[in-house]
Amino acid sequence: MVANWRLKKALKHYSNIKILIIGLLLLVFPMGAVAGNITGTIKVKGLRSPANILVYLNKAPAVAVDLSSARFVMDQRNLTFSPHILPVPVGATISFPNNDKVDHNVFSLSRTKKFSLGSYKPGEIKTVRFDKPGFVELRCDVHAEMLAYIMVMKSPYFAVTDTKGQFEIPDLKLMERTGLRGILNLTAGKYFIKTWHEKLKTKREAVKLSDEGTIVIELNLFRGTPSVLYK
Ligand SMILES: [Cu+2]
Repeated sequence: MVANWRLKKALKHYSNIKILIIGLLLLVFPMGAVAGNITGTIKVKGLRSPANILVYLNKAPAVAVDLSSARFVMDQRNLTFSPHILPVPVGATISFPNNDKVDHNVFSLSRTKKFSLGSYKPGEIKTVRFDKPGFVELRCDVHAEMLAYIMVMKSPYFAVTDTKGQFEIPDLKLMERTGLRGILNLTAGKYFIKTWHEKLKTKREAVKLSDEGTIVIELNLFRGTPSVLYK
């Protein structure tokens, strides 16, 4: 009887260890998890919404980006540019459809890309290629209140926060939406996160990505003047 009880106990003990080992393995190698990305949330003080904040890796690894099927759009609708901030990899072409009932005249005086599309009609689409990294302030000659930003990025490791202030680098949703291809997950190492928003002080933060994969960070931003995109 005693021996039988001991055997049962030993077997139970063994199965507990087995569960423990499987649990540990799942912890180290989570099934289905994609290794190598940085996700997080941005909280802002003195601003209504944590949306539309550019988050990017400064001095990011160089990757060959396939722009052949990528489509980027800066829409003009209800006398507003949409999106408010549009980051694109260097070399990208952006189309500017006029989806309003009035003419627009989109232009930029920025050093990164100086251009004027001239006055164009509802339903018309103009395109511009952005071949130099940097910041582009977008205006309309007809409507002084129209303002948007195009950020021409050296690397595709960037994201824009959603209405909850959340972001993901690399941004899989952006890749799917725009048809951008060839962006790989990040390898283990140290990265420098930077932010840009026209009303928020730029934040820099070192992030260490280990072999285990995803790292979740939280950033607190305050009102102020942003610094330049690239030094
Ligand atoms: Cu306009």
